[in-house]
Amino acid sequence: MSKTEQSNGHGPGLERILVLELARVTEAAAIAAAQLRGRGNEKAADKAAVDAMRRELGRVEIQGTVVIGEGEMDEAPMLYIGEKVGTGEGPEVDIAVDPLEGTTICAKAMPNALAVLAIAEKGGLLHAPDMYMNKIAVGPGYPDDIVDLDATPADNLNALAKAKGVPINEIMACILDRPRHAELIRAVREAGAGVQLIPDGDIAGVIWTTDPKETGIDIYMGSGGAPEGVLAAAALRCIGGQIQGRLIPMKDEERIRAEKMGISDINRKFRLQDMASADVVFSATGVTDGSLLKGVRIRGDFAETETVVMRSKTGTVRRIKSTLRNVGARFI
Ligand code: VTB
Ligand code: MG
Ligand code: MG
Repeated sequence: MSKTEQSNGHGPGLERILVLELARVTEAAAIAAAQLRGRGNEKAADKAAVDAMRRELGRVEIQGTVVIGEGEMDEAPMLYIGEKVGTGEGPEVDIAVDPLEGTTICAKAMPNALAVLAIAEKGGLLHAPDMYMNKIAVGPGYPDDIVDLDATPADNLNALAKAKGVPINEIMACILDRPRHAELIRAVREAGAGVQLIPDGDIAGVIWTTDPKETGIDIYMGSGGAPEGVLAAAALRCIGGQIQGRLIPMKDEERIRAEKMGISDINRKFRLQDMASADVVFSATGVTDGSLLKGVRIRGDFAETETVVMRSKTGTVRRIKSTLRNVGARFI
């Protein structure tokens, strides 16, 4: 097979074999984190996922650069922004990781913790600093710009209901359960829609909007991590849907960091294609059970995982159930 394939983005496209390689990487991170589910130790679970993800990435034939990672070089020993990963052979790619999305939910063994990774042709992912981002997202099948970050919640929800052909009381919004969202939650309910609150994990929240019949979620609203926004955009680039995001710098230091990372206009409204462009592969493996994916099951010498891996070039969405064997205290 050729090293690269034609993509509909600006680069030559990613080899499709990478789909399977990346599934393996999130599987490894999920299994590592899963062994620390319910232990009340977020840091340990996160570290286990990071270590496993980095180890597996090291075996993938890419020249990868982490653009969304665990933090700046001086604060994160592994998978820091700018770190080179992969074998050093193969295509040059940008990588976004969240080895354990939902460290707290994993530590409490609650639903929807995921191991997440996206890669894109070099230059295909927004280099978003680790700060808050205001987000709005809907699934596929609606006219472009059906919702807008700058419109009122009522206007967005009414537009969505109209496009769906349902009364607004049949619309459900997913929002992170945070005091900062009190006003947003009130406005959504006042408009007549419902709110499903989640304790953490807004990558899953955004992905749920792509299958409202299954998940009951029509729209994602509110602020969460900017890195999670880019990862969610990468997923939507593969499945379809719309997302807009705007950074919310809380202090000057964050403004400076954004500028250093190449964001000249901090107030810019990023659209899907500004956050994830070119050819993208997205992979997520369930750590704890959730409505997107089943969590890891460990039975004696075997670990079972469920992964969703998708590719923007073809729009293929694969669900992979794997059984991995424990060899020398490690599932391979
Ligand atoms: C979200 C969510 C994460 O952080 O981005 C959120 O996806 C935002 O930050 O799972 P706050 O917790 O400060 O609101 C997480 O909940 C945790 O990383
Ligand atoms: Mg993380
Ligand atoms: Mg996270």
